[in-house]
Amino acid sequence: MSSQNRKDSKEDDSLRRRVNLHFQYLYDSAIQQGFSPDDLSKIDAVMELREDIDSLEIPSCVWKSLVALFISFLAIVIVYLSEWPVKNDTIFRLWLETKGVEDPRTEKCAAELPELFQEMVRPPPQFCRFCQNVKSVEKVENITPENFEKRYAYTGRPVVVKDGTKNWTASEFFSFQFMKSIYTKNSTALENVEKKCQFFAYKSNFKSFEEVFEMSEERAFLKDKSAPWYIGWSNCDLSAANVLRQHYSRPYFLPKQAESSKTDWIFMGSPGYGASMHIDYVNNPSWQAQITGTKRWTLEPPPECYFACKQSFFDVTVQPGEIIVLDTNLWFHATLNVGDNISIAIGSEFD
Ligand SMILES: O=C(O)CCC(=O)C(=O)O
Ligand SMILES: [Fe+2]
Repeated sequence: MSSQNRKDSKEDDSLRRRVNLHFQYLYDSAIQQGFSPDDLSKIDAVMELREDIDSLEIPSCVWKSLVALFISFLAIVIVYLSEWPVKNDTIFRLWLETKGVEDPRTEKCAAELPELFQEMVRPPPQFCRFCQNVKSVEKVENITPENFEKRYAYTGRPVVVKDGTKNWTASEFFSFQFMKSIYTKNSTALENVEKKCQFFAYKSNFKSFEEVFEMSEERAFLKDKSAPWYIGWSNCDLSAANVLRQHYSRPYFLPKQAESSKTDWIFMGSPGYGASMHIDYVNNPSWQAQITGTKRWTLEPPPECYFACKQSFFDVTVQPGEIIVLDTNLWFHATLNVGDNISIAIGSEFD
């Protein structure tokens, strides 16, 4: 089409639009004056103009953009489904690498999506059976791995094992000072947590893991009540893990074949603080041992299971020495440190 023709056709379009606007105005006025649409449809000129309005085209640039958008969408779907020319996990891995995540399997929250979006894409639990007969979080003691496996390990039923940390020496050693002595300034352990592991400052105002160990003793030991703090970190540094593991081991009740993840998580902080209600996107259920202090957990089944479950929320207080076992992918959970002492807890996933 020559540029003169294109200009003419644009002018025609704009003229038709103006004529049609006038027509619509006259048509509406006639209806207001008491003519019915039936009366007006008997007039040939009205019908001709009506058809003209109906055929008013969408401008061609809108069509072109829509087609381009559709083709791009189709191309993305085809690449995703056929995994050609790149595999989906390569794309995912490259994306995570830009976020500094080397091994997504050890990350609790490797891919942080906005909460609403996470909730929208969260796969629903396949069965709501896991909460059907749960009336409270049971506390058990001296349980064999076989019984633990049958009742709790993979059923999604939460449980607290009262003597879970028996024979551990962690409660005698773990303290803020002890952690500070492992993650000293300029140590590789500290550097690795900053660079490779994950660190959550929750509502405390720490900008880095290093800052935690720079806080004043008053604040650290809860003498300064005005600045409570709570943090969590994944213990992916091997040297630090080896020091910590001298004081705890794989919980005695886990099924024989179950393996704990190589990465443990440590949560430490003052009463009055905890994690707000959330659900995790990890591969397996977890255990968490309460080493010092006391922590209250609030559990909620996901909304799609509200009708199948006996109750809409459960509270359980985990005392020092106890281990809570929870599938954090199935249960929404929030925590709150209660009592007077610093809470230190250590946990891991198991499969
Ligand atoms: O211990 C906490 O405060 C939070 C733990 C948690 O959210 C988890 O282990 O998934
Ligand atoms: Fe969690």
